[in-house]
Amino acid sequence: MKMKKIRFIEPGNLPYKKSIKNMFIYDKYIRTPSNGLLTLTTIVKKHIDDTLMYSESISKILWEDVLDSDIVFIGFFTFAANRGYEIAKYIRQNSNAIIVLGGLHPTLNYEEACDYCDYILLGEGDDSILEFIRNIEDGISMTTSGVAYKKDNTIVVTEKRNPPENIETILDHNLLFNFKEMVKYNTIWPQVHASRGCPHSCDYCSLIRIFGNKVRTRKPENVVEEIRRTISFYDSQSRRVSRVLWITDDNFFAEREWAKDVLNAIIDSGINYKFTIQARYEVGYDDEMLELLKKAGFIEIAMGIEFLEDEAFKNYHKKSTYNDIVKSVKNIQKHGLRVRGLFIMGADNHSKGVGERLANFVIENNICGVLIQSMYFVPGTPVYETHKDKLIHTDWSKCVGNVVHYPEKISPYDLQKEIIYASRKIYSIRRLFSNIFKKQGVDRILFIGEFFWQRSVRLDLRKELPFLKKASKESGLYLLKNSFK
Ligand code: B12
Repeated sequence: MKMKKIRFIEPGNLPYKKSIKNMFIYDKYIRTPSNGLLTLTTIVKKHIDDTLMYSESISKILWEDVLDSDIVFIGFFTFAANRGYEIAKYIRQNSNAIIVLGGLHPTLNYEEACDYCDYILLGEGDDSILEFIRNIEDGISMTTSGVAYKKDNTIVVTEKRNPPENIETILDHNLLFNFKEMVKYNTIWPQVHASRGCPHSCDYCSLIRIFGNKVRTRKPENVVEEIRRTISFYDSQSRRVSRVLWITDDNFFAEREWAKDVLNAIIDSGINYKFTIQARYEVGYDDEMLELLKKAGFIEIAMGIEFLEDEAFKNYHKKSTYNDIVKSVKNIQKHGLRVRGLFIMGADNHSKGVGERLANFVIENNICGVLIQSMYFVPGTPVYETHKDKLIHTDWSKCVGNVVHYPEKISPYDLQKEIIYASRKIYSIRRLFSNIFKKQGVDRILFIGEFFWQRSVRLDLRKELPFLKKASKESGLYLLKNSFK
């Protein structure tokens, strides 16, 4: 049977709600929609005209439009898994559509996800999705590689599939329902993903379990074209104040010559925009790269610092040291680029005072902003295998910064308080005023936005405290129980 109508859904762990607040600041109810799912929507649209995507990050789902689809594809990361399963259940009860789950969480947790859908399309869907649809149309048994499904109560997994080599699809932003209307809000950031994969294997990283260790890159001109179209889509809404595009690669600088080619291509294109990018500390030693970044319009590097202790780097197999990071931060700043810090709290060596140490480090080293993520363990990662008995629960919706495990040297409750403390100290009223008076332009605007965003993050973290207090009391029992093993 020919497939005529396809819908894609990105579930939101907190679906979008209109509010005055989230028009201006990066609030919990509004998030940038998934580029990954939009990539697949763009690919399918070229073959099946009636194809559209919904993202609960930016709009409600029009159910009357979704329920008569032939196939509904739902994609999510861990933090949105509960909502993803809820949506899948709702569709199953109210529609005859074939339900397919995909993305990082269903891929790494296909045994869990199998209960909610007809199929899971494992890994990256770029070159499997059309083959999969054709396979469904043919109506014979599932022969597409990289698929998991339940048959007679057993899970069937078809042959393993290699990640796609061609990742050059340029997004059609118009295929996402309500996107054009929503990009006028400064809380949604233009993003481009230029490469996939990372040669490193940090124990807690779930990404290399899906993208792999081999780095795959897009042609520089293809990246530039995507940047150009993304900017033009976002800036078609004149109310935007923030004009910064985020290159979301996990390790953009892993292929050094390619990274230089992309930066040169941006410079040659004449695109006049501001950019931010994620990176490991090594880029801070590369003066030539830092010069190119500056020239291409980059204003900031979001560095995966993760920890401040060499013991933690060693424990989780991240090749890095405290001194490496400090030296790198200083050199990046010397080149006139800001450094943002991405941190993990709740490593086995972390104890009381970890929040204060982090805040002091950020302030002393002039780190311009932070994302603090409490450690969590996703099935499929080495750290899950070694630490799964330390998870307090598997309520995935709480994996948005909350403490979700029993750390070795501090109670879950105290760790959550350390995270709140660090955020409060970094984003204090005193520092807000000092930023308003002493900083200018982007520095000032971003700090004000983040000040309010972090307030809303802390509000959520505080709501979790009573639960963690209870869990911490029980953790006395937990430790005792484990010491007898
Ligand atoms: C951009 C980004 C964001 C954006 C938007 C995310 C979004 N809507 O996609 C923002 C800033 C909002 C964000 C926020 C957060 N993020 Co974030 N983010 C990213 C980042 C850097 C890039 C995402 C991306 O574009 N990937 C590239 C595309 C090509 O990959 P993809 O989305 O996985 O899609 C491909 C495949 O997975 C597959 N696929 C995807 N969906 C589907 C569906 C079907 C049906 C099929 C068949 C296939 C399929 O095909 C796609 C194309 O190949 C990732 C890191 C990463 N590399 O993914 C972290 C990442 C997703 N974020 C993460 C986290 C933890 C968060 C936060 C919780 C952080 C925090 N403490 O606040 C918040 C949560 C937000 C919320 N809703 O509450 C983690 C999630 C880990 C996990 N196990 O799920 C990641 C992986 C970072 C990391 N290093 O661990 N994030």
